[in-house]
Formats: sequence, structure tokens, C-alpha cells
Amino acid sequence: MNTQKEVGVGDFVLLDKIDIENVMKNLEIRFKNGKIYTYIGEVCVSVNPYRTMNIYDANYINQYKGRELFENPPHIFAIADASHKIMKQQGRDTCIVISGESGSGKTEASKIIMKYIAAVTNIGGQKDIERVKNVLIQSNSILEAFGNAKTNRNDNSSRFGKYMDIHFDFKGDPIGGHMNKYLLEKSRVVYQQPGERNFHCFYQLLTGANEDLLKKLYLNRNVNNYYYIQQGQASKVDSVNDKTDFREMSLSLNTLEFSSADVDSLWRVVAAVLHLGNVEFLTDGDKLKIKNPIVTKNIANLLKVPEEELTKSLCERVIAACKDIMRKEHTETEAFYGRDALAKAIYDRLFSWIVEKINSAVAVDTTSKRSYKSSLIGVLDIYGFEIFDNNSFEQFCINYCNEKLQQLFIELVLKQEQEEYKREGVEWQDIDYFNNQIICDLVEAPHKGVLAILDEACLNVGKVTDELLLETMDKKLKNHKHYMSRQLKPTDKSLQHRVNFRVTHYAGDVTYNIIGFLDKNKDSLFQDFKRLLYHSTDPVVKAMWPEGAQHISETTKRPLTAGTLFKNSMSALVQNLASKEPHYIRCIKPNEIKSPTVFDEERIRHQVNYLGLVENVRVRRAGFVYRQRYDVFLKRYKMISQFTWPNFRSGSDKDGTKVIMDEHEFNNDVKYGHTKIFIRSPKTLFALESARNELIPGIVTLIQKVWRGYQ
Ligand code: AD9
Ligand code: MG
Repeated sequence: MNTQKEVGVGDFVLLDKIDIENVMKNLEIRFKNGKIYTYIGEVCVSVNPYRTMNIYDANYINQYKGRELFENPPHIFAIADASHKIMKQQGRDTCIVISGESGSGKTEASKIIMKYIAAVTNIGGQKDIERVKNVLIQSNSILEAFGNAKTNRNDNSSRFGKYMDIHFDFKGDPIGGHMNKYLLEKSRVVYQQPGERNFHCFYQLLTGANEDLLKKLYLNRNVNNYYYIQQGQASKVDSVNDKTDFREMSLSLNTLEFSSADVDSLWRVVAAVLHLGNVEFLTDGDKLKIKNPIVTKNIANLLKVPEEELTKSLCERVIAACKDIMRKEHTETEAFYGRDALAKAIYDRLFSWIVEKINSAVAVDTTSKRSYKSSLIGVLDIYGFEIFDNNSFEQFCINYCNEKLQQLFIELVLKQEQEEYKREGVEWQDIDYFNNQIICDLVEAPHKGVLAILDEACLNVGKVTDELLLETMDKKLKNHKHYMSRQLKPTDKSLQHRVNFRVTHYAGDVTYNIIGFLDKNKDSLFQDFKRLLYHSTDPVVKAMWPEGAQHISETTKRPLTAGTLFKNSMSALVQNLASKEPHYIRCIKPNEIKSPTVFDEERIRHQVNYLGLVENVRVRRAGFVYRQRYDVFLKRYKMISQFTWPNFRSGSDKDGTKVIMDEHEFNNDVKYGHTKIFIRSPKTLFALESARNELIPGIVTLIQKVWRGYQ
């Protein structure tokens, strides 16, 4: 058997001394021994192994199924099982929040959880439940094709946030689900940094589609022929096989009941985006023209709109002023801007349409008896904290989202844990931790947060530039500890450019480039495009643009900005998660080079620090390694005392618990709260467990004897 020295401890609270050095040492020993999971109580820390692990097969599933956390070595299955158990036994909604920086293993973790849930449910093999399970699992390849991309941090980086509710019937079998998605990084459709790719689907299509399909879409296989997908010069990715991914995704589209007409429309829209990137303009005399009209002709065919209308809306816009309707020709810059905005919007709507199709394929049948008394498990897999050479509005939103999740973790795990001790009347010495609420405020506070300042600037149409916006931000935020710009600190090297500002996030300093913030926040699209697409003869395309039905002279309310919509969606998400019984997976990225062996001490130490893991262990340990409601505790351990076995009848569950602890002389290590027992040392817990284990064979024999007696 391996000693503790060789494989470390499975729960950080079992360390002799709790400090960053010992936490790091334990992580390293475990990583090097292929133990990627370690607990902090009920929180699971997961280190990305960057290799295929043989720990997810049927044998492992059986080992964890229905077991308690401490009965087996740490595993993500145990967390999924715990979540499922609570949901099933207590009828409470639970959630699993997966967090960690980009490339740390969140999406893989969420897929492992889904697979586990699918494997342990529907023992009876009922057809409708089997269908739901298939949809849940197969939707991943579609979502990843359209929502993931290679970035410089991760070859399969999620570029949207995903929250999936899985509904279960009272027996614990999945009967449906619903997915919420958060802000897709649509700027990637028209631009990629060096070394990055556009969304996977474009490369999958060009590599995996048959000649017939390509011909119908006026495409050829050469990625370099399409401006929108070759800017990063990284179309081949070692760890990605576009051809097999295309096949898998196409099969999934079939399973999910996308009709052949749906699939046909889907690829036509994707192809139209590719062609849009090649549309160029020229000024002939003083008239703006399309330089390559054959391309617009193809796009018009693909989107099923009249070619002249498409050309018109690319070259000019209609303006309604004082009931007069006029046409105004674009400048070349405006035309390119409009073209890119159109490509982004089309792709974004396509993605939303796909998500809605998946949702309807997996929707709970509310008329069925099964949906009666259902409860759910929510699984959250978002885009992780990220820092690139050039960070824009999207990184700002992504990193803000991570701040919100860290805040939720602090609130539920560090703060409420300490509050629980107080509430239960247990003596407690407070443990300090960094509270990132101050950074959330910097972003979201009404009137004075970055998003509010940005919105105010967006109201001043035409007058405010990104540079002026930065000046206002500097004025309003100059005293904030977590905000800095060059204008405030001209000597700071990381702020070389006048257009940069820096936010000190919980996970590190990020320098953002303000250029583009206003545009991306306004997120506007010329009305002409909306009307054009609404009048498409393709029903799928038309349905994506309902607002195009509006007449030009109808005044529309100013839509909410992208930043405000995102802020609202984050606030709803956090509220939703907080209302459920949470489980946490905290993912760690071991190195920057995707190596299965390198334990990059500095990078990991940084993550351990900002995730607040040491504080988490301290709260858990200085407190109590184990707490349990008296009724549950008694049920598990009543067999180890003659006074409580088979039933305790001389008092409350709390009294029964005290009798057990008295008899085994554990009282010094225990506090009795109002509703729960708190045990300080793991040794006591182990002693309780071994006392129970020793008795189990005896009990089994006894039961066997009784059973034989009956035969
Ligand atoms: V991002 O925030 O979406 O950019 P994630 O989702 O945290 O990021 P992801 O799950 O995509 O990271 O993991 C990155 C890569 O690490 C995967 O593509 C795998 O190659 C690798 N990985 C992660 N977890 C595991 C695992 N449990 N087993 C094997 C893994 N490989
Ligand atoms: Mg991901």
C-alpha cells in the first residue's frame, strides 16, 4: 500500500500543518502520482492532467455510485454523486459550480459529470429517459463546434458561458433540461489574434464536408481563401481533428432532431459568414461599390435574399429623420464596419438558434406524470479567467464573470461557513480572506462602476470616443485601488499605450485596450440588415430576425447595452446558484505548455493563492472537518453503540449522538451545535468509520443467519 508520504493526503484538511508550502507539496506529490483530485471537505480541487486518465470507466462508476465522499479516494464522480444524492433523497435543487482559469479543465469536468449522471440513472432503460440522456451528452459536440475555438491559452476554449439545468423525476432519472448561454465572443467571427482560430465549425466544414455540400455552398477547402478564418495563421491544431469532429457533430445534429432543412440552413448561414469576410468595397468616382459582386451574389443565394437588396444594405443605409426617409451612402470604413457587424450578428443569432433547438429537444414534458415533483441539478461551465497580449471588452466581461463566481464562492464557502458556526452556537475565531467584492463593485456599481460609465458614454452618440471615455473613467476611478491607467501613472511600463487601463483582478493584473469598448457595448447593427434578413425566403433565417418586421419610421426604444445585459445575466445567474445547494470543482492548470508532467510551481502557487484554497482549508479545518445533522449522523453510526442500536428511543437525535460519542470517549473533540454535530479531528471520524466497518461483517452475518432462518 502507498504511504501518505508517497501519495499525499486526499483531503487538505488532513495535512499536519496548513500553509501554502504544505498545500503546494501535497498538490505536487499527488499530481506526480497521477492523483488529480483532492478534497477540501466537500470542495474538489482538480488539476488538469493533460493526458488521458483511465479513471472514468464503468468500474470507477460502480465504485462511486451511491457512496459517501469519504468512502473512496477523491474523484469528481463522488461530487456528482453527492449532488445527485441530495437532489434525489431530499428533493432539493443542487448545482455544481466549476471554476478555474482558461485551460484548467472546466469543460472536461462538466462533460465527465454529465457522463456520470447518465451512467448511474435509468437503470430500467426507459426509452424517453434514454433520449434525454443522449441529447444532454450529444449536444456538447454541437455547442463546442459553434461556441469553442483555439485560443493562445486553450486549444478548445469555451467562448460562451454555459449553465445547464438537468431535471430529474422523483426516482432520480433525468427527464429533461434547459440551457442558458452567456455572451458569445462574437468578435472572433471577424478577427483573431495571431496563433488563434475562429470557431471550430468553420474549419470542420471546410475539412469534413463532402464535395457536394461544399459546391452547394460555393466553398473550397483552402482555409487561406477566407479572410475571416485565416488571420491567426493557426488553422491546423495538433490536438484537434476537424474531420472526425465534423462527422461526430453531424451525427449529433441528427440525434437532436435537427431536420435536414435545418441543417441545410445552418450550413448556408455559416458559409454566408465565410463569404462575407471576402466582400470588398471600392469607391468609383464618389460612388461606393462592391469590388467583387460575384461574392455578394453567392451570399444572397445562401441567405435567400434579393441580391440588389443585399448590395444596397452593404453600401448604404436608410435614415428616418422627421418623418422623411432618406438614403445615405456609407464611406468605405462604414461599409467594412457594417459588413463585419453583419457577420457577427448573423453568427450570434445562429448560435442562439442552435441553443434554442437543443433546448426544445430536451425540454421537460410538463404534461407527463414524471415532471411532478421534479428537482434539478445545475452544472455551470463558463469561460475561465484569461489574459492575452491584447485584452478587449470580451476579456473584460469574461474576467468580470469570474470575479462574480469567486464572490459567490467566498460568500457561500468562506463567509457562510464561518457564519454557520456562529449560528449553531459554536465558539469560533474568524479567519481572514481577501474579499473581491471591491473589484465586482469597480465593474458593476451603479453610476460609478466601469459599466455604468461606459453606458453613459454610449448615450452621447457621435460625440464620445474611446479615448474620451478613458479620460472619464480615469477621473471617476482614480482613487480606486484596483484601477490604473497611463494617464494616472505615466511611468508604468505595462501601461505604455495611452489607450490602456489596468484592473487588478482577484486572479492578477489585466491591461485592457479601451479601443472598441464603445462599439462593442452599443452592439448596434444597421436596421437595413435586420429588414433584409427578415425578408429572407428561408424560414430559419427569417425567424432569427423578428425585429426586421418593424417599419423604418417606427421609433424603437434604445436597446440595453451589451455590458448591461451581461451584468444583468450575471446577477441572475449568481442569484440562481445561491438558491441551490452548491458543490464546487476548483480547477487548476498545472503549466502553460499543456504538459502532463510539468508542475509549474510558480503558476500553481499563484492559482492556489487567488482561489483562496489555503483559507478554504483553514476555515474547514480550524473549524471542523466534519459536520452533520444529528438525524443523519445517528442513522450512520447508531450501530456502534448498544444504547442506540437498532434504535435510540430515550431522547432526541442530539441525545443519541451524545450517547455514542460518550461511549467512545470522543467528547473532547466534538462540539454540539443546535442542529448539527461538529467534529474537529479527522482521527475521530476515522475511528467512527472503522468502528462501523468492524461491525458491518458481523451485521451482514447476522442478517444472513436471520435470512437463512426464514428459508
Ligand atoms: V476555458 O476557460 O473554456 O478556455 P477550460 O474549459 O477550463 O478552459 P478544458 O476543459 O477545455 O479547459 O481543458 C483544456 C484541455 O485540457 C482539454 O482539451 C484536454 O486536453 C485537457 N484536459 C482537461 N481536463 C482533462 C481530464 N480530466 N483528462 C484529460 C484533460 N485531459
Ligand atoms: Mg471551457
